[in-house]
Amino acid sequence: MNRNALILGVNGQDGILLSNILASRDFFVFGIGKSAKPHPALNSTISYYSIDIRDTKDLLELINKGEITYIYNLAGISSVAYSFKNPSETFEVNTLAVKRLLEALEDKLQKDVRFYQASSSEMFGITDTDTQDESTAFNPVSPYAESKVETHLICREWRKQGAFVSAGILFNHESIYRPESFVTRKITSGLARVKLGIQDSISLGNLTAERDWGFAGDYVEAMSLMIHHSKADEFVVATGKKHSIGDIVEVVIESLGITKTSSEIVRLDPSLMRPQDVKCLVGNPSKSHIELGWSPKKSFKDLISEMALHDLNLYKSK
Ligand code: GDR
Repeated sequence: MNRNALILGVNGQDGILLSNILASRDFFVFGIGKSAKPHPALNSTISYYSIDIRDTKDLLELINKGEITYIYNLAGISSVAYSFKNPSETFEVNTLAVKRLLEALEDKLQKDVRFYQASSSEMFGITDTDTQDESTAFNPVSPYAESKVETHLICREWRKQGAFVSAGILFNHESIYRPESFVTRKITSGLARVKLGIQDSISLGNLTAERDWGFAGDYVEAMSLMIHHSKADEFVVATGKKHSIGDIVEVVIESLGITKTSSEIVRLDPSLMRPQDVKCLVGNPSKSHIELGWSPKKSFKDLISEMALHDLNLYKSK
């Protein structure tokens, strides 16, 4: 097998981190994104193409021409909040486009092409289980989660028919490349601006939602282990630890040396609440640990603290 890898959605947080790791390990990395130009943080050796994931014909042409062996599908709509406002688009991009691509790749997936699908912990939705693993039932409560469940099931079908199609059920994973529309970066960047006196406070939907937050750099390693594993399968990728949004705020206050308390600098804005939200999700990553030899390296505190200090420097230099 050659070392040609294609990353769909290369301009996103995971695409940037994965492509740079693969490039440093002597893979020939092809990346597609929606914008005309690659993200400035991408390694200069990466061949970038501006293609919409819905353009199956153009994708197939690139896969054939580039003699691609490994395809990572990290493209699509990743914001749960956005999906409530744009449900049909979410289904078209996150599900139908992937379904069409897998059909177009049918012969190759039975022979020498391996496919990784970015599935999500949001698929578990509102659940009464304390932790979630590969056998936990799905109960999606957003258009985003519904689209991810459907694609996950499509991937399962392909796998049953002998195709190398793996899926990573990734819990929340963050880094300095996270856009501010997600809660971790919203807090780290907003409180960095509070620290510098640029603004007085930040607005959040709530402080009580609990998630299993890990470092995206650790999680893209799991994706690579999955695609190189002896067999296609599905794996939960998580830390197994739970934190609330309030915990993120506290770590940032401490890391930046902010002298005010959370209640003085955080405003609760009900308009930021979702029509339905998942209160708590915590993954059980035992299968990834045992079968892939994967475990997360960066702690929650280090992750949030590094993001906050990065944002402080960013706004200092602006
Ligand atoms: P999520 O990430 O929806 O879990 O999806 P996000 O950071 O947006 O929300 C996490 C939790 O925080 C609550 N919340 C707020 N969220 C945002 N964005 N802004 C706010 O002001 C706010 N206040 C409270 C949310 O309601 C939610 O409970 C991420 C994405 O990366 C998905 O693509 C991925 O599949 C999952 O993580 C795992």
